[in-house]
Amino acid sequence: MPQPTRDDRFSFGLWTVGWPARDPFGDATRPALDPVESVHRLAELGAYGVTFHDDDLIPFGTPAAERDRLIARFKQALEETGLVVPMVTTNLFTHPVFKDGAFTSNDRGVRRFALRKVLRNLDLAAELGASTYVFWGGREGAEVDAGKDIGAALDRYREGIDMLAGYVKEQGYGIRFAIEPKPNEPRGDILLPTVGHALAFIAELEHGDIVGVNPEVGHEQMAGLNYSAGIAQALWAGKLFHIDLNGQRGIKYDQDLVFGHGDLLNAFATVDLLEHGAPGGGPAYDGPRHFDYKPLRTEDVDGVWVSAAANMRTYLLLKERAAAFRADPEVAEALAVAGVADLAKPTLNPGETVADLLADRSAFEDFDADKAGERGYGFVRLAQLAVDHLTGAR
Ligand code: GLT
Ligand code: MN
Ligand code: MN
Repeated sequence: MPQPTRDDRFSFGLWTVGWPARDPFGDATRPALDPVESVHRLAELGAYGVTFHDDDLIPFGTPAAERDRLIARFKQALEETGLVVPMVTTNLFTHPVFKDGAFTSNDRGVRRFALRKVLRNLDLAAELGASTYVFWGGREGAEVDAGKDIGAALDRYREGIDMLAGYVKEQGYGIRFAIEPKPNEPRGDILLPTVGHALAFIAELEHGDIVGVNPEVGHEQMAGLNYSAGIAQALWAGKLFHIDLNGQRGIKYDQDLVFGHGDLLNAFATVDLLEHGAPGGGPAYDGPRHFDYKPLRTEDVDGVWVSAAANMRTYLLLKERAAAFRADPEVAEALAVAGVADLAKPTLNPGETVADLLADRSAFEDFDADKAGERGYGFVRLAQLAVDHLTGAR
């Protein structure tokens, strides 16, 4: 059985294993975990990295001296275990001040406070050697259409991200930003609800060169979208800066299940894409494999660590299956029948003009559309080969 090692580059948020399982209907079912303990346990399980929101490590409103002490003991745990901090983020959603958003709150004072909160934490992220800074704007949204000027909100979102990205460049921090889309929850509707919306927003930024996306499996699936197809577009755009792996079963509240404990077939496609890149030779993902899940509310503290290990185990199992899938000659044959590699060939010949295409009778006048329409692509056979590998039948 595959065992996680540092080379697998698995990382976890402090807020994942540390979730005390308080939900809108019930109290916490587990005690809060000390971040130092989480660092040690994650290292023992084979993770290489830990990530956090400012408030996960330093509770909101902590005085400066206590803040320094909390950071120092966290750093010591990192040194003891060799765990790294690949990504850091800001909590811009828990405190009531952010109830109408942070960068896009209708209250200008809140917007300025949010920028200051991020600036302070960016300095800490740089100090800890993080290379990615995530922006999940869970409160950037609305429930009432008339209550939010969406255009103005996007202006303010852009203003905030550009200002912060400019700061990072000026300081020479070497940090890139990753925007994490989500369609809804906690707001009725959230700005930048999907990977596509986020990519379109990034194209409007002054400092868009250092801004990419951090797509979460469940968030895209909450919007009814195909996660592996979404990250494929982000890879194609050179914008897959980070990922949040977890599980989700259909269009409902954000479940944050263990990776693979939702749509397993799509998880297979996801691992295959991350590890090998697109079949036509697109780039593979080379960042951390970050899990953003919540141990079920039914689990005790031991169950937390069982579930953390389950994420890594699922990933490694799927990685094995994906490698076997790619190496299978019958899969290669099915891919050829389906014409998957043919799509990598440009539709026009080198240097071919519109006039050349218009002059090519074989492309239209003599093209037998009926015959081409008879072709079977064999995609179902391909799908079943994936299922056979996934279930260990091959
Ligand atoms: C929050 C959210 C996650 C985000 C985290 C980063 S916080 O738990 O549900 O999807 O990735 O802010
Ligand atoms: Mn989520
Ligand atoms: Mn997430």
